Amino acid sequence: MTEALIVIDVQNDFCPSGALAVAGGDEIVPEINAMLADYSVRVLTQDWHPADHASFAANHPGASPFSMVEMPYGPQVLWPVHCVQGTAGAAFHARLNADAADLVIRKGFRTGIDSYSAFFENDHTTPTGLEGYLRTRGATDLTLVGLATDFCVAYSALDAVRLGFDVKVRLSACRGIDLDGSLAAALEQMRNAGVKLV
Ligand code: VGL
Ligand code: ZN
Repeated sequence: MTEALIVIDVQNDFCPSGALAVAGGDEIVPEINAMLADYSVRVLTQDWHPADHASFAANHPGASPFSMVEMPYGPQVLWPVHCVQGTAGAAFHARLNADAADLVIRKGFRTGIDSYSAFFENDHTTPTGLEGYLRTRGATDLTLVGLATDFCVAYSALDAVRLGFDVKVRLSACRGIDLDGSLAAALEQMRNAGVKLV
């Protein structure tokens, strides 16, 4: 059995004073740093959008942040501009021990499609390549931590169980956005799918 730690989107824009701040987003950094030492495979993900990304409300004239829009691949939340490639907001939190990572995987870099999951973009078919990396490293058991519990962590965990990995989400090292009850819904979906919430 080989265990991998997948650290989802611990970036400045998801931390307090960031463009899409998650309450307490920075509080999880010490626990994640401590966990990194305990896994043989260590992956960080990075939300990495071009400035003209279709998930930004600013790129939809008249639309407000946190409203919904219909995309060719289904409903999509329109977000404030965040994690633009190369900006300080897209950088990892300064105290996250990013040097400990074996792999950094970027997602959401295609203009027309968002990517919450570390495994597939929001069309649920375009792969990021993470599955192949984990399988060739021999990883069978995944622990997910990071931001945000109800979006990128949950989508990643749900894809990971579908792919046949044993999946745990360590909730003490996650924080959620909670948009219209999205946190409770995501926890319920993960539980029903067989994700172990620990
Ligand atoms: C995320 C919204 C938009 C996340 C990323 O990391 O959960 N949420 N982009
Ligand atoms: Zn994003």
